[in-house]
Amino acid sequence: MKPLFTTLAATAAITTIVACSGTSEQSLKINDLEYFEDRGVNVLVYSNDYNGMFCDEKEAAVEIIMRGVRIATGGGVRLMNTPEQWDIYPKLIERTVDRDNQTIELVLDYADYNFKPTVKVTAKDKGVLMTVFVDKPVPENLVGKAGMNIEFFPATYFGKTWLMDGQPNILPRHPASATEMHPNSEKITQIYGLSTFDDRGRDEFIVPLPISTGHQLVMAPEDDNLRVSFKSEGELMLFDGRNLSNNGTFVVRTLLEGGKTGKVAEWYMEPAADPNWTRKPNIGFSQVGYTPWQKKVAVVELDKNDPVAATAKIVKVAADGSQSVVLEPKVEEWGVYYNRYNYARIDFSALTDIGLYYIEYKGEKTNIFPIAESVYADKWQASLDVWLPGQMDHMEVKEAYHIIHGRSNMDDALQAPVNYSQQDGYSQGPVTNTKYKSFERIPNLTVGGWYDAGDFDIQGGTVTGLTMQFAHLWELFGLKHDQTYIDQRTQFVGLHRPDGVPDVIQQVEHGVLNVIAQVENIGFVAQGIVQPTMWQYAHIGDGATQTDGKRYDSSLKPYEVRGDHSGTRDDRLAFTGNFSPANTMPDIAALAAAARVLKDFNPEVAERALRNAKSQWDKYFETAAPDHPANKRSRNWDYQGDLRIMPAIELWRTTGDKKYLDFFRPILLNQLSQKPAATDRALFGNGGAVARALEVYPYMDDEFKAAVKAAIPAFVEQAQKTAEQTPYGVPIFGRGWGGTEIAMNWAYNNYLVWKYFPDMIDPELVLNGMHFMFGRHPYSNVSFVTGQGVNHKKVAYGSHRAFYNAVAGGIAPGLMMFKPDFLEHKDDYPFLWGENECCTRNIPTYISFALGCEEITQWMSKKK
Ligand SMILES: [Ca+2]
Ligand SMILES: [Ca+2]
Repeated sequence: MKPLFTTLAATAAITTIVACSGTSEQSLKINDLEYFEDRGVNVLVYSNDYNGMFCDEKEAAVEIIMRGVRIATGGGVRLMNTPEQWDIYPKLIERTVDRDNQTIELVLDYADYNFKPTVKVTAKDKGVLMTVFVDKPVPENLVGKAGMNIEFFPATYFGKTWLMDGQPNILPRHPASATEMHPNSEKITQIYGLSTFDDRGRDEFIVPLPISTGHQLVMAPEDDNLRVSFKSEGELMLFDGRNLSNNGTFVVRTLLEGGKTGKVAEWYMEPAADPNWTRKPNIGFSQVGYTPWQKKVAVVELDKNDPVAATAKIVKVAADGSQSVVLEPKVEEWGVYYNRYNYARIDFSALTDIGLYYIEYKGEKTNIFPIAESVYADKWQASLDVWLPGQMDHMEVKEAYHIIHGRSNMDDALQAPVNYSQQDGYSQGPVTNTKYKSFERIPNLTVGGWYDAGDFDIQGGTVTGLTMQFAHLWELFGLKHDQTYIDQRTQFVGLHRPDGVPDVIQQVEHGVLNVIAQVENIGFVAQGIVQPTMWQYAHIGDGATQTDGKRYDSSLKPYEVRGDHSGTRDDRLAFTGNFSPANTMPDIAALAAAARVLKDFNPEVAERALRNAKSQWDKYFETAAPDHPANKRSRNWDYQGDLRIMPAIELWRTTGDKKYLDFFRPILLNQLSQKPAATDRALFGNGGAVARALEVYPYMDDEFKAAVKAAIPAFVEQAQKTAEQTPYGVPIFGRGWGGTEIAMNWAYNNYLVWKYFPDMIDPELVLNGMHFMFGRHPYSNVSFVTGQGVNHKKVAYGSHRAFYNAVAGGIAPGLMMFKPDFLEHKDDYPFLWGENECCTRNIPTYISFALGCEEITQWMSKKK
């Protein structure tokens, strides 16, 4: 089945052609998808708006896509020279598309300042006029602050130049231009009243100064694919925002004229079009290569102006460097997906000879890739040996000579205060749910746990989830791999240094030590243990320097130190507001699973874990029922049903006590026997009944196994349908956050089906997920797993992102879906978290998934 988008897109294409053949002098035309389009140039006018929660993610307002790359963002009225992510932005009140006048008009609102400017973007000549109008003069306190801005992604322009009024300059790779300090009384308050700046008590803030001023600006005049020109009567200023925030941009800005109504700023902006431009085909394939007997299907993403070729070539590269065409497979058109591009598939499965190859399509050659017996065997290692240790909290982590980070958050933690909310969605609510008062120290929390992602907080769900999943990984795959030295006594981790204990076991221990500490000292696992200030949340670098490591003492002044105490309140806060009995169920599952696998390695910790698991179960079993009134605030999503199933499974497996089995078995059996709806998350989803039943399958009785088997055909039918929805054979999501994780979880569940019912599912439904992660996806063919494959990601949103870097073994979220038709994965600008922030929670599934793919492909080889 083809997606609905196909018809819409076809209509858009026809309309555009008709419009272009008219006599109008304007080159940019508003298309049916409601943005300005010319060959190789799109100007989007608030097709995407700001996200309320994470503010300015550099993914909204007036934006320019040139030659298929989003080069500029954030166009509109802003109140500072170089807006930071957490600076306030206007609310979009109204957006009107006027085709007759080729204008898109916006009404924006800064409600706190009683300021409601109108922005008009109108096609003119080869570009657009971008104009700000006001009904009332710009408010007094915003004169000199309110301006028309647009922001260019710096990495796109590294090595390029600009001309201002004919004067040439080189765009800087590193920020090193002037700023000045202003008193805080002049500052436009950031969102939630917070501050990204640690002013060391000086009550001041940084104002970046322009690197260039004038009336005619050309960005990258030398590059047809990047050239954008501006003309303005008002003064044009160019800024380097990276002086203020590492994720800053090159900002073009003109201040709005004060003391008048009507037009207060106007640019003529011209992104260079190219009447002959056709996007080069993006040939997606697995960057780690293929095993001889699996399917090999490349997916080509094509410009709609680019007719599909009849055949492609597969070229073998021999030891002496000679190249020969070994196969000329047919190219089969799939159709349009997500409005913008056409897709085609190249099946070269017939090729089974071991060797090195590349794909050639219409003269476009890919990078090289192997066909070999065992391409998945080691692809998980960097995730376990390098990336995950780098996320271990409360530890010093060292790789060879390099300290990845020091012992972090040794001042953990304070009780989050009541009736308090802060960035990243944390909110305490009216009670603490613990024995602690607001800001009181919670003892004994400086052990175990992982940073959740690119920031340095501990999220409850990640700690409990990882602990349990690593226990499962140990049991399912028996991964005895040992390349990491982990010493909990001195809180030290050494990479590439075996210590005689399997690393998976040590990660289970590292997780459960934190779970135990939270359960014993807080009473349950907190929603998050989180940095208290915005300037800490924005911290990049060594996690050990995010706080001062000294316990907060309110009798001292800020920055005053006495012994291991300080007067700087930078200690993390334990958010305990979302407590409910049902929310403690994942804690219990983690404790029980860890107790089972740690028994032989650390009996003392195993015993403590089990003791806590049993007592929490007894304490909360009754009130954790889904319909109990105590659970009205829980994360007890409908489709997951009764959250007690998961801990009951783990407790039963650990203790053998039948009371746990008698609890979960009938519930799961009942769920499995339900007639499935067409898209039934409760049954088929990740964490749904089938996935849950497959996890426990090998340990169950024959009647239960038969019930699982009976549910499989409908599950497989559902998976098959999902695979057919996109040209890539996997589900693709990406609103606000890329969907690599969703594709991976989907494929991993397919693996569990294959593992127990190999005759009932096509194993390619598993491998499709890995192809997607390793490069067979839209936008580019880079591997989303850092360090894996020939062409793999170069940047990620991790603690090293200030240096435009990546640590090996992380799983990037991948593709963002911008409205109305644009899929994106930037790999030169690490700061888009929805595309580039590798999350800790994905590591055990990814390792399991890679081991599963190795198992499947070895089985395929044996069958041949
Ligand atoms: Ca080890
Ligand atoms: Ca501190």
